Amino acid sequence: MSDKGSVVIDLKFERRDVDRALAGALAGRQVQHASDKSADLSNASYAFLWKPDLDLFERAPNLKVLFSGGAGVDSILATPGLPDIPIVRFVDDSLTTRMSEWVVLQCLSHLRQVPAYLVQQRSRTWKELPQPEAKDVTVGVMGLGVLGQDAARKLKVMGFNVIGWSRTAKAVEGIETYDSSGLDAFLARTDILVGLLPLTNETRGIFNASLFAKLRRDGALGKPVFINAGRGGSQVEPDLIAALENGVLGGASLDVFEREPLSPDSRFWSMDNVIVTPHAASASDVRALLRNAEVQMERFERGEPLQHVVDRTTGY
Ligand code: NDP
Ligand code: OXD
Repeated sequence: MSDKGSVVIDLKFERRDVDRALAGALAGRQVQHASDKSADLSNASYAFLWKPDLDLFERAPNLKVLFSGGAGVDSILATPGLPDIPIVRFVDDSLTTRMSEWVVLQCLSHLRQVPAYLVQQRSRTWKELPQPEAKDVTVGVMGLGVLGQDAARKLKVMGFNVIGWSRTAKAVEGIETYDSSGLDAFLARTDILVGLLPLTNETRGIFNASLFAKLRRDGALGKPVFINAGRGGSQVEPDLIAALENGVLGGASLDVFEREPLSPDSRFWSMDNVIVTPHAASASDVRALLRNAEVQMERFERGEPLQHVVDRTTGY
């Protein structure tokens, strides 16, 4: 029998995608699926989780390390009965690159008036709209972690003026940064606000009426724009809808929502100045997820420190 720790998978991805990714991965390890309710998970050392089953930790009481199926771990940290063992979050170029693509796409869409032109297209209206240059528009990125820093750099390449905000001070070349004490000064300069924050006690509801009112109002875009791909729990949706309706905000791009899937009754679907995507800004690639975790399992079994471990005090 292999002395490599065995694995249980509790990922809410399509089973066939997981099975395809498993071909050739986790060699020499027993792999079980939590969805197989008759499986004996008592020897499992590692679990891959994304919104875990409530009985997982009872069925697998000997886990040593948990691997998050995504970069965000709010749903794992909120799971009752969570054992006090390391949680490794997902960090991979495939995830980072896709997120930056989405962020750049949304910023350019609002800069180049895509929502307004789509409305005009539907009414067969030929009318040129004002066109500021990217260099005259400041994008403020809230959250300068793995995703925020990459997005900030790529926005810079597109010509935007980019600033960033994070809990602790960060140095990112070519980008002016603010720590948590500089929030108001950061907001006062921001024309397009990009949210790439984890959901924690501190960030829950941070995108609210008071914050939207502090964004720059005399910039090249006229009205500020809000873009969020962090977590929906960070946005106060009634405040956001009011800000979009009363002109405090000129537009929004939203990938995440307080409740997902977004209700068919939500106002967001029908707002002409809002772009909605279904929590798809950057989906985890299962193969990359397994490959990354395998590296960490080997480190762990050699007695080396794990990487990308969640800090339970800060909650991310
Ligand atoms: P990181 O942990 O690398 O970065 C988090 C950033 O947020 C850090 O800069 C951190 O500050 C900052 N931050 C956290 N709390 C606060 C606070 N209270 N005040 C100010 N700044 C704060 O995370 P990632 O960049 O990898 O991912 C960010 C989030 O993106 C994930 O948690 C997840 O929710 C979301 N996500 C969404 C996806 C989607 O498809 N929509 C896909 C992947 C991720 P500091 O640097 O000081 O620690
Ligand atoms: C993640 C996500 O956190 O997909 O990775 O939301």
